[in-house]
Amino acid sequence: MERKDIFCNSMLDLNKSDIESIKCANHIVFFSGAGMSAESGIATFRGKDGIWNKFKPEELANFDAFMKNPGMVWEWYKYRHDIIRHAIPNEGHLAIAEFQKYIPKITVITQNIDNLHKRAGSKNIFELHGNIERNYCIKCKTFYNDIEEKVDIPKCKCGGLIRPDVVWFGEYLPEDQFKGAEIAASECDLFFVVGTSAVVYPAASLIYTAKHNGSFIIEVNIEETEISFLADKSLIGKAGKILPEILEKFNE
Ligand code: BJW
Ligand code: ZN
Repeated sequence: MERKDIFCNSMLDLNKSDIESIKCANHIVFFSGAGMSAESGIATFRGKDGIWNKFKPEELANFDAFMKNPGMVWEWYKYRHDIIRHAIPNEGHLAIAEFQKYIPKITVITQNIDNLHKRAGSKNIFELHGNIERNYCIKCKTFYNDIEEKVDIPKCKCGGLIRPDVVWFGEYLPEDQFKGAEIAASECDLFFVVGTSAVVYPAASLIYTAKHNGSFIIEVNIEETEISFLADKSLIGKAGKILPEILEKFNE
């Protein structure tokens, strides 16, 4: 695809040949972050409405913090799980799932733990930072889908502490998920970067992998980010508005 370094205020600024290129793509990757779910009522991490204006990441999203104060970390995850459980996929998630009807291969690579891509109907998903709906015992590695909500610090039958199956700072990403995501990023012809500040690694490195592979990069975000400089197009606006606008062009 041809490279064009311009910022667009809306999807409508994509020109005819960009739209044709999107329609003709064989493999599109959607790489999503917390902004993807913001319109479903789930707070992002950074920025003015981010959770980390209220909570410090180093206090909550790492294993040492969990071992020091599992009750506090569990309180945070139960609070967020409750919001996520009641959230519904937004127009952006639904548009991504709808792309599956038009493009031979769609891959979703998400940093989100909220399961909303799956609930929207997307099939081929790599979850880089885990899933809040799974938990496991840190001692015997038994998995638990449900934990007793009323118990402050959930424990396994073996006596070990149960933790959410999410990736904290300093922890490795699930190898199979990252490997699959890397392959998709190195093979796709179009790579959408949606609603991420792109500051957390190694997830953000996938954008560079896609760029290196010659994919056309389209960013969708409400503001400029760390990776805007390498995007071929930066569409400034909400994911829940821009992605359905792109999809609408498929029916014209
Ligand atoms: C909208 C919108 C709308 C709003 N529409 N847009 C290389 C260099 C420097 C540091 C490192 C490095 N490699 C590794 C590191 C360390 C660290 C790291 O990256 N640190 C940086 C922050 C400095 N990485 C790690 O520790 C990772 N592990 C690792 O590297 O393992 C190897 C290793 C092992 C042992 C020793 C040493 C190395 C693990 C990272 C795990 C991240 N975990 C979290 C928590 C997950 C669980 C949970 O949810 O509780 O993942 S942190 C948090 O950040 C979460 C997110 O997935 C992740 C990314 O955030 P995201 O999604 O980008 O959200 P925001 O809030 O930042 O951005 C939202 C965006 O949306 C904004 O741009 C808005 O504008 C936009 N937006 N509304 C469109 N409607
Ligand atoms: Zn156990």
